[in-house]
Amino acid sequence: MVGKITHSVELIKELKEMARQLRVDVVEMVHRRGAGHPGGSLSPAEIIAALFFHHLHIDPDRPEWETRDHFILSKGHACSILYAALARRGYFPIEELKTWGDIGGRLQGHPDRLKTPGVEMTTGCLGHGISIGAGLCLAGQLKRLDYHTYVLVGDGECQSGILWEGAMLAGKYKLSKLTAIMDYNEVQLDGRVEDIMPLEPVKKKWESFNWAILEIDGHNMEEVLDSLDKACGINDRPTVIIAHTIKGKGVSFMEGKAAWHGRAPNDDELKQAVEELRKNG
Ligand SMILES: Cc1ncc(C[n+]2csc(CCOP(=O)(O)OP(=O)(O)O)c2C)c(N)n1
Repeated sequence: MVGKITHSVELIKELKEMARQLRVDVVEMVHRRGAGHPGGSLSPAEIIAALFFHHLHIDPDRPEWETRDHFILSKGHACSILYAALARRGYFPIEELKTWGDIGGRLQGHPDRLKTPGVEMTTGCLGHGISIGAGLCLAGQLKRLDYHTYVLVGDGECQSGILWEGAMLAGKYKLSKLTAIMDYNEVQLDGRVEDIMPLEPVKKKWESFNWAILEIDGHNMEEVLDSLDKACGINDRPTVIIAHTIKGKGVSFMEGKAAWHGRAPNDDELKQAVEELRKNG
């Protein structure tokens, strides 16, 4: 493991502000479209901000650049925050966020690799990101390309069998350039993850598939940045960052509520959500 790298106060402030902005984008986008998944899009805002605005080696002018880092949003239903990050990072105009979900548009209801610059994998059918991420790592080894692959998975998603098949393969081949980030917000589509299908002891599960484990508060920007750096320093295994988060984070009436997994705020709810996000960050 690499030693602790200290991140500057300015960087932390800038990234926290970006996470806040991305959350505002999410609630506005879901409201405008009248559909979407606010809860699971709000929970990984710090992780997405840290990746797209600091950690990833990417270039919006060259989305297919061969040695770029790859980010896969395996929990594809949370794509509003991915689109917001891609737009703000310069992959397409911020104005285009207003076209999310339009028939024939570039920003589909779930991510489509063939339509949106910066989207690395078509997702929405849960569970497949780790397998594809592992494949990208193996391809990188064969081609001798030095890139890292990151996969954001949901905790509900970790209930799907195919995810563990990918995890087993990544463990077998010691794919140290693969980092999974588990958005552990404890709530699934219509209830609590532990009630629907218990995951615990989840650390032991990943460990038994030969992954290195890091565990963080997913809303603490310093911890997010440190864990991403540490994962890069682990050279003998893939790493999972278990990020404890709150579903709907930042909007009081959405926090921790399965009811806000897949519904849009009305006009009044949007107003309150944006006010809270502007005030509290
Ligand atoms: C294979 C598959 N099964 C079921 C679904 C329906 N589905 C969409 S989101 C979701 C819940 C996912 O929960 P989680 O991974 O915890 O996401 P988050 O709470 O972070 O939004 C389900 C079951 C799906 N998209 N794909």
